[in-house]
This record gives sequence, structure tokens and C-alpha cells, in this order.
Amino acid sequence: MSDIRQDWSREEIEYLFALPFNDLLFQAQTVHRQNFDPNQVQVSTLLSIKTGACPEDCGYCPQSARYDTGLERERLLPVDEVMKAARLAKEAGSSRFCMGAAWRSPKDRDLDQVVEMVKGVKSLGMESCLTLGMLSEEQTSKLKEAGLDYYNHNLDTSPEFYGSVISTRTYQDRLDTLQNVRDAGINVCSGGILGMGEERKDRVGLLQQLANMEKQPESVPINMLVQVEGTPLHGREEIDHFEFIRAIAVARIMMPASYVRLSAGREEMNDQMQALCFLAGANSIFYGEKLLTTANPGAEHDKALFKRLGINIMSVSEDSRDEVVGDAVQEFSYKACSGGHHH
Ligand code: SAM
Ligand code: DTB
Ligand code: SF4
Repeated sequence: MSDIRQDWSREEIEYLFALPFNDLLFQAQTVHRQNFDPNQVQVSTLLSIKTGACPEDCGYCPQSARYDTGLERERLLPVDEVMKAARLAKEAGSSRFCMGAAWRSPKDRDLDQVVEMVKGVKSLGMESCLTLGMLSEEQTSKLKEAGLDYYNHNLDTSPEFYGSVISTRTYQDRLDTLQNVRDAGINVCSGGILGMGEERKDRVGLLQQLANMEKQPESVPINMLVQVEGTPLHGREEIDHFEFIRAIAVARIMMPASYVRLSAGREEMNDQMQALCFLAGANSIFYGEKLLTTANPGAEHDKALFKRLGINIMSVSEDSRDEVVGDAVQEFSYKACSGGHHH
């Protein structure tokens, strides 16, 4: 296993970003192999449990009430409807079910209903994940008690660029929620969005914030902005795909034991681009034809891609950080050499 460092300077991160592409990918893949089975990818399925009419003003988001994006708003879904979707996700091979709500933060009565959803998902033998906005200490302990495995709350970008994307909550608000999640003993899922018009120094700043946290997030989603008409960020210049792959590689090197998730934006990526992201150390994706409100590649397409690349989907029991390091890696190399899984 690689050493985990939490004292990354901006200069060091800039240096990684500026490496020749092949050197950077080689280094990232080397770190990746020291910590994970390189041919295994964790898959999570998303469901929007409460859609639209959000009071926040996140400039990228189709769910903000401030932007006319043509999105139909929906109330908090009933528990049985959520369970139906979770069962389908499990049948499709997903090991984690992630439920998202367009809230600034959950109200207590709503949280009780969400607690039932978490218990339901757990009863299927799946891992549970939520993203509901800001959480207090009291709320995180309630969710921990319910058995919640992961909480997603993104820093989105660098502290410097943040203010030009969101004004209704501060960077510090986000760090506070992440601290509450960490203190409650829930796994942290936190990452950001690239392609919002930020510069490389902002991508550097985001990764520095994530890697230098008191404990690195277990899961780091790297989203490529999904441009939605009506949002302020619609029409921003797209990020160069090689720069995106570089960011994945740098995240992998800086956070060697974290799952780096190739998140939103895969609809705009061809198979070769995604293959390079996996080579750069991404080892998790969202699986299923919808993210929260926008399109994602269908499960059939992803299955076909994985087959072409020789990638295996991680099962629920394998989806645990302890089992994919050390011995598991050794055992896998042996299997690979014996040709057992080759077509
Ligand atoms: N409302 C909660 C919150 O923002 O804390 C939870 C749901 S919110 C939709 C979850 C995350 O999705 C955001 O933090 C953002 O990083 C990501 N996201 C939202 N819209 C996006 C878009 N158009 N493209 C890429 N990522 C997006
Ligand atoms: C994350 O980082 N990406 C996911 C999940 N966390 C909640 C959300 C992506 C949303 C993309 C826009 C949409 O579908 O509404
Ligand atoms: Fe609301 Fe979350 Fe969208 Fe921001 S990202 S507008 S908080 S749903």
C-alpha cells in the first residue's frame, strides 16, 4: 500500500498535473495497482428521491428553483417506490444505492422518512448512500444509527472559484457538514465538478482540499459538468478531455486508497476516453441510465464496455476497502497469469 500524505502543497500538485501525459498515467496506474485490483470497478446506482425546486443557487444545477430548466418538480418519494428502484439496481449488479434530494438541508420529518429508506436498502444487502445537502451533528448521528454507509457532499471546486458558482452556502458550510459526517463515523464521499470554466489552479485547489482533510474521503466523485440549458453555467467552454484524465490521475496519486469515481458527464465521453480514465485510476462509476435528473449511459452499454476491457464489477462483499488491498491483489495477479478469466 502507498503512504497516504495529507500535506500536499499546491506546487507539488501543479507538478503532477504538468508531467508528460504518459509519465503521469504510468505513475497513477502504478499507485492504483499497489492499492486496488486494477480490473475491478465499483458501481453505484443513483435515484433522485426529491426532485427540483431547490432554494440553493448552484450555477451548474438543473434542480435550483432559480433557473428555468423545464424540470418537473417532485415531492419526496414514498419508501416503497424507493425500494422498487433499489431492488432493480441490485438485480442489475449495483452494490450501492445512492439517494439524492434537492434540499439545502433535510427537515426533521423528511429525515425520518429517509431513515426508513436507508433501513430498506440495507435490508436488501446493499450499501446505502445519501446526498441531502447540509447536515447537523444531530442529523448525522440519526443517519449513522439507521445504518447509513456513505454520505455524499461535494466541495465542487477550489475555495477561490467557489464563490462564482454558488452564493447561498459557503465553502466552510460544506467543510462543516463533511466534518459532522466524519465524526459520526459515516464514510465520506466528496469530490467536485470539472469543466465549469475553472482554471487548472482551481482543479489543483480542489484536490488539495480533499487530500489534505483530516482523513481522506473514502470516495471521490469527479464529475464533468453536464451542461443543462437554463443554468448559468450552460454554454461554458468544455474542459479538454486530456485535462480531465490528468485530474483523475492526480486524484489517484494523491488519494491512493480512495475510490475515485468517474461520475457525471460520461454521456459526453466515448469508450476510449473512459478507458483512459480507468487507466488513470478511476475505479467507480454511476451505473444505470439516469443520474439524478440527467442521462447516463445505459447498463447494457457499460456492461459491454467492461467486457471489452476485461473489467469486473465489484460485488457487495468485495465492496470494502479492506478486502481489495494486500492479499487480494496478489491473489488476483495469480489468477490473471493462470489465464482463468481470459476470453
Ligand atoms: N442538494 C444536495 C446538495 O447539493 O448538497 C444534494 C444533491 S446535488 C444534485 C449533488 C451534487 O451533484 C452536487 O454537489 C454537484 O457536485 C453534482 N451536480 C449537480 N448538478 C450537476 C451537473 N449539472 N453536472 C455535474 N455535476 C452536477
Ligand atoms: C456526484 O458527485 N455526482 C452525482 C452524485 N454525486 C449525487 C450527481 C450528478 C448529478 C448530475 C446532474 C443531474 O443528473 O441532475
Ligand atoms: Fe440544490 Fe443540490 Fe442542486 Fe445545489 S446542487 S441547487 S443544493 S439540488
